[in-house]
Amino acid sequence: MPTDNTHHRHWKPILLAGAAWLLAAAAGAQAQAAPRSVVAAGAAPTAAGTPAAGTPAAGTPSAGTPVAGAPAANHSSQAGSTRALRVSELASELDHPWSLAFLPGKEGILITERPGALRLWRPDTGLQSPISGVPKVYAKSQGGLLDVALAPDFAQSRRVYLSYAESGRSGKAGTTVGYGRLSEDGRSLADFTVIFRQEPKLSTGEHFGSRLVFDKQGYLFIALGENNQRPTAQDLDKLQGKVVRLHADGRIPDDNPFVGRSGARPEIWSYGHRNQQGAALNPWTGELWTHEHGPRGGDEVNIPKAGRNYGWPIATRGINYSGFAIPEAKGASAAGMEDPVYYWKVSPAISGMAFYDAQRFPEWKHSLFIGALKERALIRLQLDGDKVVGEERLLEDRDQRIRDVRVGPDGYLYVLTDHAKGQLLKVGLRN
Ligand SMILES: [Ca+2]
Repeated sequence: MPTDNTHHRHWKPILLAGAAWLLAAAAGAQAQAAPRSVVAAGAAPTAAGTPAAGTPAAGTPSAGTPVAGAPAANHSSQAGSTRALRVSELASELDHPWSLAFLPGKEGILITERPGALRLWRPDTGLQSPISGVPKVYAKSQGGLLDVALAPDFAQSRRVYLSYAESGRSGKAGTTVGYGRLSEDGRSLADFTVIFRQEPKLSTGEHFGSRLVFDKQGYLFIALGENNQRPTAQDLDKLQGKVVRLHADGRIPDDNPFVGRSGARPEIWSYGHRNQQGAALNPWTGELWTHEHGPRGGDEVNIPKAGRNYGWPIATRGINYSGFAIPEAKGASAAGMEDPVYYWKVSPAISGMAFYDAQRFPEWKHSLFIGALKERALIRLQLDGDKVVGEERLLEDRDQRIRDVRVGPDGYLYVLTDHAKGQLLKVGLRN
């Protein structure tokens, strides 16, 4: 099965080169101790002469300034998480599950599987057979059926949005988004309608992103990858390496930042992104947060703002998998480009993100949960406003690639593991 083989091949070089990389990383960042002891590096100091946008306030942890006790914080239950975890395996036969969405009431949970199936899981009946009416996907390497999100008016419209890799005439692929109407019995998706296509199609299997987020005004944000074509992230006439903002029906909002600018796509909200596989609406500010994979090193969390440039591949804290510098890179920061709000010097390979604003586990209040594929753990970032002030690793003992994490209506975490027999886990704290 090419999907698996290619997938593993993608990561193997990192593992083989791991020892050398760690030495280099340790030399470059005092805060770095071991691959699984990634310290709260925080927003890095801005290069001299660079505009101060995104510059951390004094006292913010920065690269080379270890947070007191930080290495231990990644493994121990600190910052309030003193209770042990309670983990239930709700499903264990999912084929590389990628994303999930909670249906209202007792309807269950929609789950995408990367090879192309949309499944419904219900507490009473378990996993149902695949839902019909899902578009054909380009299921190769990182491509396939990706994110799933419900329309804000789902209760009336029954609209379910999907993002997926779609093949073009050239044989190359790009990310596509559309919606269909879910039947009352949850067995079929009708009248699937495409509202967005990443153009031109450039991917041969890598960096599709993607995540779908509706904000409180009903705008749809699509967080995309650059198809592993680095320079495109800076090209405003392409939709690679962008966050895009649309009306729910696909129309382009009049107040998008590049509307009316010649040579620029009006769908674009922000640019200079690499491969975004996490996005969520901050429930306390209403702002979109995204995260993206760095190359080797430099996974980062951003708060994409209208018209801003997030740097890739000009500004990055990572290097190529080969060990060589990114050809276009000018440094960790660059003039006119936004620094991330947080980054990892050694990449956990992050996917999926969820803010915790439920009441059930007060210890987790104001946390941001993020899945880690390579590090095989669930990352909990403790937030103070928009700043990351602590970092903890959960579920490390399970040794599973974590693809997605969401907060359920019951206040538990729901986690998907990226394996051929992938799991849906329900995670809480013990009483
Ligand atoms: Ca960046």
